[in-house]
Amino acid sequence: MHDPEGKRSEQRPGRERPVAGLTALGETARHTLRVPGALRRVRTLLQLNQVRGFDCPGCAWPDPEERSRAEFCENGAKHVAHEATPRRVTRKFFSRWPLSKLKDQSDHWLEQQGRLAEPMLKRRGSDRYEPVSWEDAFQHIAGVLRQLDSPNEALFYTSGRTSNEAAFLYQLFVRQFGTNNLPDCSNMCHESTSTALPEVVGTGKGTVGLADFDRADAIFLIGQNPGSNHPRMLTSLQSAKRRGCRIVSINPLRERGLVSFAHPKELRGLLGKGTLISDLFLQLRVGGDVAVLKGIMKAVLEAEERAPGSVLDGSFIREYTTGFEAFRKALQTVRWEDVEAQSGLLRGEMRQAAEIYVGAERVIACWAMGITQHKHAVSNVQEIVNLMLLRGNIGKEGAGLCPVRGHSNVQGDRTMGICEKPPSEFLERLGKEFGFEPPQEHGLNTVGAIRALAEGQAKVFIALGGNFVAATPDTHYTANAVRSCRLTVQISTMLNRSHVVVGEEALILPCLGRTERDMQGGRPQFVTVENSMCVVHRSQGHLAPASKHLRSEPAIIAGLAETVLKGRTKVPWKALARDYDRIREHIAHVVRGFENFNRAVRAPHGFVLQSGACSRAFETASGRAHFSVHPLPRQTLEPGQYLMTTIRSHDQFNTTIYSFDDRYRGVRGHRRVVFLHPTDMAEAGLEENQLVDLASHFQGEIRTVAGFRAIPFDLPRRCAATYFPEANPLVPIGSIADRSHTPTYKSIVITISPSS
Ligand SMILES: Nc1nc2c(c(=O)[nH]1)N[C@H]1C(S)=C(S)[C@@H](COP(=O)(O)OP(=O)(O)OC[C@H]3O[C@@H](n4cnc5c(=O)[nH]c(N)nc54)[C@H](O)[C@@H]3O)O[C@H]1N2
Ligand SMILES: Nc1nc2c(c(=O)[nH]1)N[C@H]1C(S)=C(S)[C@@H](COP(=O)(O)OP(=O)(O)OC[C@H]3O[C@@H](n4cnc5c(=O)[nH]c(N)nc54)[C@H](O)[C@@H]3O)O[C@H]1N2
Ligand SMILES: [Mo]
Repeated sequence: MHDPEGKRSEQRPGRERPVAGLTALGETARHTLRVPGALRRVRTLLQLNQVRGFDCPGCAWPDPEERSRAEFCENGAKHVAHEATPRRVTRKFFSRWPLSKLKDQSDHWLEQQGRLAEPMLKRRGSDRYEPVSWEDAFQHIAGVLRQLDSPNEALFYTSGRTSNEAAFLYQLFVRQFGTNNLPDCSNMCHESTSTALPEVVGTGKGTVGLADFDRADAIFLIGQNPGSNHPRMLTSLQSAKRRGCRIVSINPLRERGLVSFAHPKELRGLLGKGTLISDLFLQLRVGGDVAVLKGIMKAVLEAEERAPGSVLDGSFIREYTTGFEAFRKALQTVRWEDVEAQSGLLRGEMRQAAEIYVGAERVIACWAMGITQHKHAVSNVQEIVNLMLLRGNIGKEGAGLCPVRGHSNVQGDRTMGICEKPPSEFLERLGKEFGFEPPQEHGLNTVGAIRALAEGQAKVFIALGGNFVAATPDTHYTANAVRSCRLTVQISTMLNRSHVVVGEEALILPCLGRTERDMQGGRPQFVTVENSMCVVHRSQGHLAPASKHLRSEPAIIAGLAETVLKGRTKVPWKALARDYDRIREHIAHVVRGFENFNRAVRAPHGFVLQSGACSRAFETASGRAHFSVHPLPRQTLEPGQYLMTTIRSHDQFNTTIYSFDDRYRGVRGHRRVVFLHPTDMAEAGLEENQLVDLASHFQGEIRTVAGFRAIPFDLPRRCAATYFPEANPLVPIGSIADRSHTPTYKSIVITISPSS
């Protein structure tokens, strides 16, 4: 896929500035003020994450109860400014830009064209989108859906910005239509967490709240880059650090935000003086997490052997867990030599981590994509749980599991039933509430959906948000699969690759964003979201909608459902879309924990969904938490091969690219780069900034991308890092995590050759 970029690349390895200091504040101002419509944006920012305002459309990190007037980070400001842009993609735009021309524009260019302003239809054989009325658009979709041989030939994707209310209506529509084909961005994100946790602790969600960060004695940050992706988390880490909490980072890249942080609102921060964040940095090899965790746990068990009864939490293990003996025996057979070889670390380093772990009364373990996007991702997560169980670090104050979610409502969407494998209990309650028989057969996840399209088993693709074509693995394979569709439909705010790589027919249904006023039935409505720590709260935008043609997500789904299900549904779709309280009443009857939804969510800070694990009432088969045993993965590389991980830059939100810079990693003007160890570069005869081609190797298949710049970087030998989504053509569709089926975006075997 074509993606032209700027011409300069500047490496700034020299002076290390702490993350989020003066530059960050200046950057916020720059992003907000440099374009027309600045005032609209500043007014908007002041409502960001306020009790009566809207939820940040960025990450899912929670808001503190005590909020300052400006409760947002530099990156939150960028996401908001992007949505509140004064630019518009209108019918005039599409008359000037046929698809054959749009496809040569970069992802960055597409997103910068502004907000989608009216519904558009591309007909069969045409190279152009033309305006269409909402009613005709719905009729068109209904017509195509009715011709399918089975409801399972349609796919209904969701991205994680969708509100609870929209998500609930969407899954209801899809299930009344007759399928569980609800792939979502979670399938590419924390699915490994959602697969791993229920088995061993009885919930798929985290067990900590923000207040626990004020009590923890140690925090482990595993495979996560908060400086760029969850910047508000750094405030929690900084204050924990100042009270003496110890922080261990486990990451192949020495990320600046994990090293040092300066609060933009503090004088020290403004002067560029940062707090040192990590007490210990374990710079493991890409994919070496199971090994590192085993190493740390071996060291913990050794300490217990030296001083029996003083290291492990024996009473917790006896009372609340099963499987400890089998776990201990298995771990004893794992050899330190293998742990060192697979992790790329020395046993002394892992012993140091164990010392910090054992020296802390209360420990929180945080993790994100560095853990979940590997072949062994489910093992990764369950090994984290093993470590935490050893000293009873689940279900007590100041301690627990903290999977750090991505999209701002990705967790809520799952709670609302966006899931291709819904629990039968959920389906039963849904069927009872609305008087129908929901389909029981499991649906397709994201990778399954792509394969079904490629093999002609699915023919219609509808997306509630997101950028499926760019975010998914194996870009060329996926693009061809999508092109083979009879109809693709995107319900979106901004133009992206998925509006350009489309089926025979394609529709764009433009919707309101988080920042905008949502008037229904003559009254302003609010929606709700659930953050990474299970807090459900309201979100309400106040800006005038970007165009008079926009509809809210619930209104679009209701309109679509009514047309498609005509005569087959008893749900009063239009009435629900006129009053979101009525949607919430149904949610209260169907979703556990939402019993008094309408009242509870009107409390200033919303309400918390507590799982049993938070109080050690583990809802597993045995009623206990489970120690689990996992083999040590063995990654072998042939000469000339590297293990590549894909990462986000500081200046992007997933497939939305804000600029070609990555300030904290010292890259300017380029995204087609490959980070390599300087010695590896020297041995391969590569110069800094030299253009190279990359080839991935998987089960005899080879995929290539061309014209990446080699950049020397502080990462372990034989590891490589590239940006998402530029490197996605290298990720094989068949390379997925065991059991969770998450694409292995963070471990791809590649070779590198100079570009010819
Ligand atoms: N500004 C901004 N915020 C975002 C996003 C964004 O794109 N931009 N995206 C949102 C979404 S959807 C998500 S899921 C989150 C993602 O948030 P993160 O998970 O922090 O994002 P990534 O950049 O994918 O990678 C995380 C880290 O994993 C490390 N890593 C890579 N491979 C390995 C490995 O093998 N082991 C270990 N231990 N670490 C490894 C990388 O060096 C990197 O520091 O952020 C959310 N917030
Ligand atoms: N190589 C590699 N690939 C990855 C990853 C990786 O780490 N490495 N990470 C994966 C992860 S964690 C994730 S979550 C996925 C992300 O995959 P997606 O969620 O599918 O992608 P996004 O880029 O977040 O989607 C951006 C688009 O969403 C639309 N949008 C924005 N706001 C709204 C809204 O309020 N409503 C609606 N309806 N639409 C809106 C806009 O049109 C925008 O262009 O990518 C995955 N892909
Ligand atoms: Mo994500």
